[in-house]
Amino acid sequence: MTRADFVPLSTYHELSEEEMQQAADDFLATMQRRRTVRDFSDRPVPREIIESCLLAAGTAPNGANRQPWRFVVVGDPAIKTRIREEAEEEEREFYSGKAPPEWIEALEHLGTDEHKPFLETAPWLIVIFAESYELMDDGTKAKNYYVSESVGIATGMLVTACHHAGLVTLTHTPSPMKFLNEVLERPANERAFLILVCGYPDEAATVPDITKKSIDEIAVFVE
Ligand code: IYR
Repeated sequence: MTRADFVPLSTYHELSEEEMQQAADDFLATMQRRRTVRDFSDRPVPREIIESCLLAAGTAPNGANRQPWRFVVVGDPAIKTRIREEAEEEEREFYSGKAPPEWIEALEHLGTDEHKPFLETAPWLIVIFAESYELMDDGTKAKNYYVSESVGIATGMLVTACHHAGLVTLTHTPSPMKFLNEVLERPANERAFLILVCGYPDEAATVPDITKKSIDEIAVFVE
């Protein structure tokens, strides 16, 4: 591939240290209000809002700028029902013997089980696919790089964009997720990575009373 043209970095906006501290703290406060929600309302969310969140996710840094993600956004009730049925079938197996006891125990405090009504209730299911390679017009395969890292970062940015827009999300990973290729008719180079359930919380939504680790628990400074 030939070298891209280079242009001046015109989008960078420098802040003073005080402004930087304020901006960092304001954003921290915003992010501390994010909660993973399992009780969704069926209130519709305009498609355009999801499109803007997806474009924000699409700005993620990624391997060789191949942007190895594909977001399949499901609003069709019949498809949501199929996804729920297939996911619940796998979750039933997970919760009734397939998952090792220590995994079930680790999930106990979250109160999850095989019932996934949110897959039908929420207005949008964003199914994130990772493209392990790109199929070129001449039929050859072009390998992608750092696919899991790239798609993981984009997913994190999508979660953040939805929260910033006033929506709630649930990162859902039925395992295995192969059925999503069939239900959504996706090609062989795409591997389902995660379902991001997105919408408004139910008015009576509750969340587990859990905390995040402190700075000393999550970071080590070497200086
Ligand atoms: N996929 C299952 C189990 C599950 C696993 C983890 I790790 C979680 O943090 C939550 C759930 C389910 O959705 O119930």
